[in-house]
Amino acid sequence: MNEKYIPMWEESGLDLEAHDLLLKVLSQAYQNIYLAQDSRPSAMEYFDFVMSEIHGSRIRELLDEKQQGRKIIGSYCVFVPEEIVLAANATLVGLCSGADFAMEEVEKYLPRNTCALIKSALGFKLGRVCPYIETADMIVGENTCDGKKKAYEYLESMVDNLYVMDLPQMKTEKGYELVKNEYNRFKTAVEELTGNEITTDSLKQAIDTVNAKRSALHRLSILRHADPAPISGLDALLANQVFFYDDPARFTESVNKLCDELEKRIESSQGVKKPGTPRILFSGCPMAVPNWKIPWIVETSGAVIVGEESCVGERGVRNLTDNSGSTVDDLMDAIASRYFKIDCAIFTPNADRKEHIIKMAESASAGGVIHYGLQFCQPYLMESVQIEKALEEKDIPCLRIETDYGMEDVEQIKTRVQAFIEQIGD
Ligand code: BJ8
Repeated sequence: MNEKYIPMWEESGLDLEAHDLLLKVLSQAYQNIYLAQDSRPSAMEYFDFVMSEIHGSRIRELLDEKQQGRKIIGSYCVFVPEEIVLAANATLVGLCSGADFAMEEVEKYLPRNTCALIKSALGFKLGRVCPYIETADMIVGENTCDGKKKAYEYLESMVDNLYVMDLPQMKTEKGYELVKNEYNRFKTAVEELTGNEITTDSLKQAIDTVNAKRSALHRLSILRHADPAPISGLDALLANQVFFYDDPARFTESVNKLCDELEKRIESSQGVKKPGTPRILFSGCPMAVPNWKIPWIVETSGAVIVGEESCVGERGVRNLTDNSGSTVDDLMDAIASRYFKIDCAIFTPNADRKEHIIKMAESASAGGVIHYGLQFCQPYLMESVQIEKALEEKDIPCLRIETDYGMEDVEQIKTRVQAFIEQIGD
C-alpha cells in the first residue's frame, strides 16, 4: 500500500484493509499478465504508470478537481454521454469492475446467478474498496439489461446520489425519442448538479474532446491490422480500459504517442509476435479492469488478439458525434443519434452487431472470433448463437466461451483455446 495515499483513502471512506488486499491482487495480476509480456511498445510505460496510480494520483486529481468546485460523475455504461458531462465542466469516470469482491455480502442482495460484472459493481460498493464510487457526486445507472436494472434498486439504498437513465429496447422511432428525451433530462440534472449551463460552445468543445479520444483509439485499431501485430491485444485492451478513467486530453495524447511508435514498428516490420501468428477477434461482454483472464489465456497460447468488439473497445467508441450543429438542440440531437447506434445486445433485434463483427474480423484479417460471454449474461449469451451462425456463413470459425471472474476454469478454457488456435492456424 502506498503510504502517502492512506489519509486520502481513509477520508474517502474506504475500508483500508480490504482495499489493501485488492491493490495487492491487482498489482500481482498486473505483474504476471502485463509486465511478463515481451516486446511491448515503450509508450505503454504511460499506461503502466496510470495503472500503478489508478487508486492513487488519479484519485488525488479528482479530489483536487472537486475542491475547485468541479463535480465527478460515475457511470456503468457507454450509453452515458461524456459530452454532456464535460460540457457542464464536470468529469465522467467509469465504475464497472472486473474482480469479485465482498461476494458474501453481495449475495445477500443479488441471486447467485447474476453476472460477475453486476456482482462486482455492488461488491466494490459494499466492500468499500472503490475510491471512484466514493468520490462521485452523481452515480448514473441505466435501464439496460434486467440484471443491472434490478441491481440499481439495491444500489439506490447504498448511495444517496443515484440517477437512473431509462433506455429503449428497440431501435425504432419511439426508441430514438426516448433516448433523446432521456439525454435532455440528464442534461438538466447535470446542469443542476454543477450549477453550469450547457451552451453551444461548451457542448461543441466537449464533443471535440470526446471525438479526439475516440479518433485516437480508431487510429490504434487500424494499426492493429498489420501483420506482424505491432501491439498485443492485452496492451490494446489496457488503452481501451484507461479510456474510462484518465483525463481526456492526456489520454488522447498518450494513445497518439503510442500510435506514432506503432507506425514506426510497422515500417520496420517489428511485431509482438512473429508474422503469421494466428489472429483472433474478441467479441462480447465488456472487460473492466482487472478482468484480463481470457485475453491472457489467448495470448499465452500462441495467438494475438487484433480487435475487441466490446464496449471496452470498438462498440464503445465506433462512431463520432457530429459537431456541426449551431444550437444546443442540434448538438443534443447529434449526441442522441450517435449513441443510438450502439449495438448493445440489450436491443432486439440487433442485426448491426453481426455485421460489425464480420467487418471487424475481415478488416483485421482475423482467422477466428472468440465470443466471450459472462455467465448469466442473457443478452450476450443468447446473441452468441446467432453470431456463431453468421460467422460460419462467412467461413469464420467462432469459439464461444462462457465464464466468470474466477480462475478455476483457466486450464479448461486454455485447452479449448489452444485447440481453436490450432484449427485456425492450419
Ligand atoms: S452498452 S454491453 S456497457 S449495458 S455483462 S451487466 S449486459 S448481464 S454490460 Fe453493457 Fe452498456 Fe450494453 Fe455496453 Fe448485463 Fe450482460 Fe452483465 Fe452487461
